[in-house]
Amino acid sequence: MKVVLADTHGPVLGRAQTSANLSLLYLASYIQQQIPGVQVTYLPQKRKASEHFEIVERLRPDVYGISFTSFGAPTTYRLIRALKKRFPWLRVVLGGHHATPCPREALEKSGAEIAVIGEGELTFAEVVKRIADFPRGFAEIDGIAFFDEGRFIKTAPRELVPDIDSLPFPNRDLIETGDYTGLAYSRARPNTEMCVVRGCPLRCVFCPNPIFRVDGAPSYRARSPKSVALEAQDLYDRGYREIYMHSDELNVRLDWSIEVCRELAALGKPDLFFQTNMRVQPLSAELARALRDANFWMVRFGIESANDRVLRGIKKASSLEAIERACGLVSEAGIKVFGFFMMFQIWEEDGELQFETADEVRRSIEFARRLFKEGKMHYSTWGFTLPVQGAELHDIALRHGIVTPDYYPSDTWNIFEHLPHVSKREFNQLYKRARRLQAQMALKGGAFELRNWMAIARKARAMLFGKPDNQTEFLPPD
Ligand code: B12
Ligand code: SF4
Repeated sequence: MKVVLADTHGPVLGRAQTSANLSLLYLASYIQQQIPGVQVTYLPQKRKASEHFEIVERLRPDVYGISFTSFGAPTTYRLIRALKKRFPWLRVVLGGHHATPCPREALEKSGAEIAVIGEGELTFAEVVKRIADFPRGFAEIDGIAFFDEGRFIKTAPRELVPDIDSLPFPNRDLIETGDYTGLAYSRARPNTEMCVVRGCPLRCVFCPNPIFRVDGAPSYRARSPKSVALEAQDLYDRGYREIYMHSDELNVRLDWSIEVCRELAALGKPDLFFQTNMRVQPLSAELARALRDANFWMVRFGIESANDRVLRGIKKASSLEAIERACGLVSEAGIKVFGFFMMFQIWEEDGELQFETADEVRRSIEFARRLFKEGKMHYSTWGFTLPVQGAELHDIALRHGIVTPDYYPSDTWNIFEHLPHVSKREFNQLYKRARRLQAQMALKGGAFELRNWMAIARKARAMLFGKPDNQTEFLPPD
């Protein structure tokens, strides 16, 4: 049995991929555990369409699985249509953050056989085992969608794996570290990412996070601290010297987070650095110290806006006070603070669209600047609101005619065209101001990765000229 697991060609940065696609590496190790003798080939984002053709021609795989986001959907559809034209016998399975909320569209537009909805390990293993019989019996497999003689079938939702410690670690034997640029900011190389929790108990309006929401309800599962430390040790043994805990957040429960830090500190590896995503609350001085003792050098907070009205509107469950407190606690422990900001938020109240105003955006920038001067924030990144399939914002944008049903998120989409109160000029002034602050912070903080030069060049361009009108690095499959 031969399976190809492909990452879609990069929608934004083309071939520059910071680190491997963990979704596919999780699927790979699970099917290797469940299906004796299965042979898996992994294709990173940098592979051109011609290389996908070559590999399919040479291996003649039983299954070709592909993972893609909404940003990569049009590229993925083009690639699959071309593959199916040349290899009509090829069984293509879709999965990930776009196929989950939009399985019908994804199957129709790509011509693939099956879309896996939600968490993939168990479902994909069943699909692979029974692929020779497709579509017979497939209606009995939970968590998939497919067409049978023109009839669209979506099966019952797949239950989430109750104990995620039971899943094997992602199979990193399948990747070449040199295929990735490494993290944009890091203390040590080579570096990689880890996923320590699955899901998030919140539902921020802009956040497309459909995989672990069963029937729309958020879910959250954490690995045991011991399992986290075991994987960190394994990564250390493979030569990695920095790990980004890129999963949604490390601090849903303080006792668990502190225990994770203790287990990592107990590894006794002063040359192994960590960085992590966190929410601004819950947070305590004890957790900040535990993070420092475990060698976390940077914490990334999803701040979004420094306006309580906006934070309430987007359901962020935080406040200006909580943000400032968190940045203070973490920086006092000697850890660098990275702030994710998103300008010009949109939400809905009683059916009416609400917008973050230019003054509110200005306030967020000045807030970040003040924290920077006070040594409480060291890095930041500034995006702007972009509807993405799977997020409540996408439904709102559809309802209010801000996007059409055939819309896909990309760098060419401009929020300012949909803001009644902000001109393109004003938008660009604020965007440039934010990007200049981002650059100032990066220059002072250092630790940025020059191999990420494409991303740095894009940011420098935005800092000087504002957001380009038709910027697109959305590469065709080849
Ligand atoms: C780590 C990460 C990255 C890493 C690695 C990518 C990866 N997939 O591992 C990097 C930095 C490379 C990355 C890049 C990008 N990312 Co990213 N990333 C994440 C993050 C934080 C964790 C992913 C992860 O490891 N999850 C753990 C695994 C176990 O879960 P999973 O990824 O969902 O995979 C499971 C299922 O989805 C399913 N599945 C997934 N693929 C497939 C394929 C098949 C065939 C099958 C059967 C099943 C299946 O099975 C998997 C195992 O259970 C998620 C947020 C999140 N909470 O998931 C965002 C997220 C996936 N990223 C997102 C985005 C937008 C991007 C970028 C477009 C950012 C950019 N502007 O460049 C790029 C796109 C890359 C691409 N090629 O398309 C969005 C996607 C939203 C959407 N609907 O499009 C997310 C949801 C973040 C967010 N909330 O906005 N990302
Ligand atoms: S933005 Fe962060 S906190 Fe909000 S729902 Fe998404 S992952 Fe959770």
